[in-house]
Amino acid sequence: MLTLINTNVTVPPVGPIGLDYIAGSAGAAGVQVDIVDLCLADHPAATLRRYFAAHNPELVGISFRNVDDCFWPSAQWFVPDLADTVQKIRTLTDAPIVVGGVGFSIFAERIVEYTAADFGIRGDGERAIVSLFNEVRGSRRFERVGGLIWRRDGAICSNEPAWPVPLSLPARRDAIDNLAYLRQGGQCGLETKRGCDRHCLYCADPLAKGPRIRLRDPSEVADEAQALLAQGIDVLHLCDSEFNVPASHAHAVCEEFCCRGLGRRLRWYTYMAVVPFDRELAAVMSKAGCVGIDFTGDSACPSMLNIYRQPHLREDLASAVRLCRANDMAVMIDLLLGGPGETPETVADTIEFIKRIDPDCAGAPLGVRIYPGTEMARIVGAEGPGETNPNIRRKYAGAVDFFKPTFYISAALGERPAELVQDLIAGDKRFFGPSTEQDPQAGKNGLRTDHNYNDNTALAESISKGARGAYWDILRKLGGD
Ligand code: B12
Repeated sequence: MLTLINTNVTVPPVGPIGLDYIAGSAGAAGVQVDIVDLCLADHPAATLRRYFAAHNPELVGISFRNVDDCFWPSAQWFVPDLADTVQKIRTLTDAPIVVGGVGFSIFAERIVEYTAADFGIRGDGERAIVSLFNEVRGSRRFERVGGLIWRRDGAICSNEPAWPVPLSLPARRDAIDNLAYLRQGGQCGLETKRGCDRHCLYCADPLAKGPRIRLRDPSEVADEAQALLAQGIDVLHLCDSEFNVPASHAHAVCEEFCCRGLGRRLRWYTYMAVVPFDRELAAVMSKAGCVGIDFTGDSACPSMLNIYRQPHLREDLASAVRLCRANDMAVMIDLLLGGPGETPETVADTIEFIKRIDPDCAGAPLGVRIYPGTEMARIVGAEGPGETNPNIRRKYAGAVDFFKPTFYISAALGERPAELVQDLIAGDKRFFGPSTEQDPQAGKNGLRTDHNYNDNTALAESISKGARGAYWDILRKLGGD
């Protein structure tokens, strides 16, 4: 038996859809699977104790979604909690422990070392977990398991992830309690593809999800949406990093939704790149049920867009807002302020431009999370020792270590960058402005400050009273008064 454990207890809760897919694929391969969802448990420690007192699995899989909250004012690091959980489980069972997940995949070896887990799986889990299960049971030839982190003679070994193509996922979605996540988390997730071939300066998605785009068959995606609908789930948030890359796939998925009449029964939200996006795509998305888009804007200043390696121009941001308005979709522009080269002038330019193009809302967080293996990390390396680099912000002592929450805020923004940005926003209610380091909770009281969804009680309360949808859409409707 394989036991899968969800450790993500962040509020509002987001369903562990990775575990739903993995359980589906393990079940289809004939493995008996149990899911222990600590997020939905009143007493996680007691739940684990009770579970292992009654069950004796051959392998325990732990899902680790968020390494940290990627949010400079709070900079919460979740790895020590994971290590505690691994140790606790060790006292309850002899079964080997494997960790996986998107956050895990960015720091796979470090996390296996830190937590002393037996194994880790970097990248897609569906086939790898079945393969590991068989090797644990059988010949123990661990070099055959795609993406596996394991130990040989005490040394950590790392197998290349398989990044399976074509991408086909179990569409039944019946292993986790998706309806509970709709009720407590406001929406449920669904993936239409994996991987990213873009080269945005800071992004770790190509590392965690693979450097090439792998598409699902649109009819499989629609089957899954229908399976969720049959469970009473009618509000979705796509889990693609950018739904419109490539645009042809986005079109095909929307056409399939339209053919099956899903646009009338489902409401969904998505992340999107600013380009490619045109009249035809906007129209078919709206018809297919899309009610809100969160664009990866990053900046509206040409020099910063260049530095972030974004292919869009500021005019494309204006066009994206117009297309959403014309097609009744709410629109959010997500900015990323403070990267290399940011100055008070570039921030002012961006904020002025966003005010002019008038999206429903704009996220204006400060601080770029630095991930190893990205171009961002290379730039920081070239700036000299991190410990004396004035652009580096962190809340831990000792040597700079990107494993821990480490951010870049251009020193040109001065000693009080959050105040600078707040002054430029000047009370404009459309912005989720940055909260300050001194008041990291400011984003959690329903005011239009940072849109941190980690432990966001205002948001969770609103959902418990019936609000549904993307968190930015719920928060903007809560208002800032
Ligand atoms: C969509 C999304 C959201 C949506 C979720 C909507 C929903 N209903 O699901 C919203 C907007 C709510 C959101 C919020 C947040 N998010 Co988010 N999100 C994503 C995104 C784009 C997709 C995540 C996803 O579901 N993928 C699809 C599933 C199927 O993939 P998966 O979980 O990785 O699972 C696969 C593998 O990892 C593996 N696997 C998973 N579990 C296990 C377990 C075992 C044992 C094994 C072997 C394998 C395995 O197999 C699975 C199937 O192949 C990712 C980036 C990305 N491209 O993945 C960021 C991402 C996960 N988010 C991130 C963050 C930081 C957050 C927030 C903390 C932000 C904040 N401060 O508010 C919150 C946290 C919310 C919460 N409660 O956890 C970061 C985490 C990075 C980090 N440093 O850890 C990511 C990676 C984005 C980024 N690059 O910064 N998010």
